[in-house]
Amino acid sequence: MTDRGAAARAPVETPRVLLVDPYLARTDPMERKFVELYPSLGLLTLGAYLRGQRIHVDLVDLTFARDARPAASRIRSFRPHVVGVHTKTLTHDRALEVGRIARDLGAFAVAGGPDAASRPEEYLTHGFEAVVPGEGEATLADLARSVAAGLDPAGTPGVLVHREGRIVRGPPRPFLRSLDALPLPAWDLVDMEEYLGRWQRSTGERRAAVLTSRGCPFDCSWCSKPTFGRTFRQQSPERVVEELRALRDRYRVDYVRFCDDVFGVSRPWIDRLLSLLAEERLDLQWECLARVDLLKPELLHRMRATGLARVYVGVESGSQKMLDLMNRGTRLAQVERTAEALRQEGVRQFWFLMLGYPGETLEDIEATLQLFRRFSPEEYSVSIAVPVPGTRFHEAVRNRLTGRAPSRRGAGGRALLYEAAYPETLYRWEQARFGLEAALGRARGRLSPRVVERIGHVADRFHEKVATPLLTGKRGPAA
Ligand code: B12
Ligand code: SF4
Repeated sequence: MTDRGAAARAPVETPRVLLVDPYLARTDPMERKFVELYPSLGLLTLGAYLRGQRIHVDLVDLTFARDARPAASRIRSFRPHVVGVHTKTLTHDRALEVGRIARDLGAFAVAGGPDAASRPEEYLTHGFEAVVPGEGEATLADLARSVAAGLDPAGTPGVLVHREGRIVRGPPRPFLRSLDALPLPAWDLVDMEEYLGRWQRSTGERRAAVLTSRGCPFDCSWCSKPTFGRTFRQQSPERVVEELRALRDRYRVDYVRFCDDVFGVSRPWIDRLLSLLAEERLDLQWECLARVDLLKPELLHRMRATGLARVYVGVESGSQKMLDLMNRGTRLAQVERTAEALRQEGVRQFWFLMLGYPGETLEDIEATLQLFRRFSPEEYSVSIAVPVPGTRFHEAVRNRLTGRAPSRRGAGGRALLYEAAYPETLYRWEQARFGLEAALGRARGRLSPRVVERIGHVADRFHEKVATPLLTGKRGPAA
């Protein structure tokens, strides 16, 4: 085992774990526009689980901090055996910084979460002594106990370490059998009032995030699912309602974001949840991310009746060819049916759209824009496809990666990270066209339809005659 300083060498009865969320909102250029602030549910559940295992836990959430200094001072005062850092591509640099600080202060640094799971070597060669690429609860508890007891954690199920220049993998750790057995998230480990107060000031609602499932059974080619893969487990609807009630009673939460990869995968499950929500009268509004093939109009109607206010819809493309290439498993007719049903029900729709996926031509982009024009969703995000390591998309463009770091701008889908059919400027221009289209959609009630149509027409002509030839160099698609 490596030398980790006095705190770790002395045999101790109770292991101490400091969890760190290295996301720092004020240094994130996307924060204001794209990122909604919620504490990491992964860390809050880890914290609650470790407590249940009689492990001392604390958490440093850098979200509202100026820099990583709070992590250093907490390591000094708490003297943890293990510093556990949550990682995402977006927070890669800061996660490495926290790992270095932990190590310099004699603690054992372990990384978990999607980025470390996708590229463990990166973390193991930059100061982290271990990576937990999968579900973290039971693994971190075991790891903390062995580190606190001065044992070598190499070989612990679910743990990766670096030994003699290569990764040593512990045997796989089976997933937790029942999500209902997990304790409620340890909300007290973060400053919930800061999160809720910000929401209240900006929307008038006290918003919190809830997760009812882990994993996703679908298989979209660009989707990174390093932690749970294609597995899928759900909490019981009763357990979900218990969590909602706790949030309402303890924190006066009145708006919930269900953060599941896909909400309502199982129809009997969602039927039961909706019945419970109707019976319990929790007086909550809520939102979720759903697939168009699952959102049947009659289901939407019931969801609306129990407080559904907004749905994030993975529309992705207005071209069936592209949906098929992405292995999305959805039909354009389903997109249209769902968009129409949401409009009828008065539920806000947030569309996710993607440009630049291999095989996409200018005609496909145009089809997406036309779909967008027809339905004018209230909100949207149109990103340039990001090849995340570990995905089939990444595999397919491996030889065409530009080598630009995927953090920050790239993670927000505004940079082209591989040599696609067209140059980045074309995609940025197309993104601007969606911006104009959204503005025209908003202007429809205020300006005369003729004026709106005229502006759209002039913009289309400019796109066709000036922008496209200029930005493509009249090149045809290469992929
Ligand atoms: C909810 C969610 C959000 C929410 C809340 C984020 C938050 N504060 O946690 C919102 C909508 C705000 C959001 C925003 C973004 N998200 Co997001 N989000 C998710 C989602 C759907 C669920 C996260 C979650 O709670 N999972 C459930 C918990 C239980 O799992 P977990 O966090 O992975 O934690 C477990 C293990 O990973 C492990 N673990 C985690 N940390 C640690 C640490 C240690 C030490 C150990 C031992 C173990 C461990 O143990 C945990 C419990 O088992 C995931 C997809 C997914 N299924 O994970 C995407 C995901 C995490 N998001 C992603 C992205 C890209 C983003 C954005 C950058 C999007 C954008 N363009 O703005 C932003 C970044 C925001 C930020 N602050 O970092 C990607 C990350 C990809 C990557 N490689 O980094 C994911 C994986 C989606 C995807 N498939 O692409 N997101
Ligand atoms: S994009 Fe959504 S539906 Fe597709 S595999 Fe990923 S999580 Fe599942």
